[in-house]
Parts: sequence; structure tokens; C-alpha cells
Amino acid sequence: MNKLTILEFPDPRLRTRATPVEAVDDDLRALIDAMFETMYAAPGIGLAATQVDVHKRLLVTDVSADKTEPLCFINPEIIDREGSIITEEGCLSVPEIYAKVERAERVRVRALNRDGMEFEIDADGLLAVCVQHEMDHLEGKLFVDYLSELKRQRIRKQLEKNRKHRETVEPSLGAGDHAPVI
Ligand code: GNR
Ligand code: NI
Repeated sequence: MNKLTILEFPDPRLRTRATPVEAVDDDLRALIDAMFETMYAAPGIGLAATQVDVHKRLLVTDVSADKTEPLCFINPEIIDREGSIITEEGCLSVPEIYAKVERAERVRVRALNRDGMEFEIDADGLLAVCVQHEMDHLEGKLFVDYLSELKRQRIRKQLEKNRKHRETVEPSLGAGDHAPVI
């Protein structure tokens, strides 16, 4: 198992701006594989490198119901956007908190794939939302930044409480870990 630790709000490392990937090589592919493992195990529909404390412009997604559509975006750029949509978002770095966020409804994204080949994809629905959410992470931005300072303050307190509770129930678990399901 190659599961990576996911940073949690308000960890200041989540505020780091990622820099472009310079080489799509075997080291990067090993990181991509570990990010997919981490995302599927969480479980989540997307993961940005920032969340695992790697400050490179890289994200993975799989918004399919049966988890059979892994997508990897290296140095992603949104080259077109249209419409607007409000979705209830969650984030693995802000566990158990959900809030409505407005995003573009459709985006055209240009990126490199895991072989270093450029591709473009027209995303809509959950994929469009997810890619925008992940690209925010690469800029050091979180979905809670779209909320009021008051709401953000409440979320900070709630997360602190949840973490303390987690420690009393299962002291061996650190941040980002979960209690066994069985
Ligand atoms: O798993 C996730 N679900 C989700 C739901 C609605 C909008 C965005 C997301 S992304 C999130 C995983 C995550 O935190 N990626 O950064
Ligand atoms: Ni997130």
C-alpha cells in the first residue's frame, strides 16, 4: 500500500502555490499511482498534489460511479469556460464539511497525460466541478475560501473538535487516517 497522508485545513502547507512539472518520468508516475491509491482509499473523486504536500501542478480524478475512469492532469490549464453551476462541495482536506460553491458549468482543459502527451478535454457536470476544485488546490485555494469569514471560523472549530474526538476514540490514528471500517 502506497497511501499518502492528506493535509487538513488549516494546515499552512495547503496555501502553497504549485510550480509546473518539468519532466514526466517514472518518479512522477510513481507519485501519480500513489495519488490514485490515496484518492480511491479515502474515498474521493479527485486529489491535487498540494493535498499530499507535493507542490507540483498535478491532479488526479475519477468521477465515474464504478471508479473505472482514472484521469491524470499534469500542468492543467483551463482554456475555455462557460455557464455557471452551484454544487454542494466537499474536500478531503476539510473532512465532513460541505458547502455550496459556484463554478463554471463547462470547461475545456489542456494538460499532459501520464505519458507526457498533451491532450484537451471538454468537461461538464461533476468532472468540470472537480477539475476546478483541484486546480484551486494547486493555487493554494480551498473551497471554504468562497465562504464568509464567520463560516470559515465555524468550520475551523468544528474540525478541531472532530480531530480531538478522533484522538479520544482512537489515539493511534493521526491526521488524515480513518478508523477501520470493521
Ligand atoms: O471527493 C471529493 N468530492 C467532491 C465533491 C464535490 C466537489 C468537489 C469534490 S473534490 C473531493 C476530493 C478533494 O478534496 N479533492 O481536492
Ligand atoms: Ni479538495
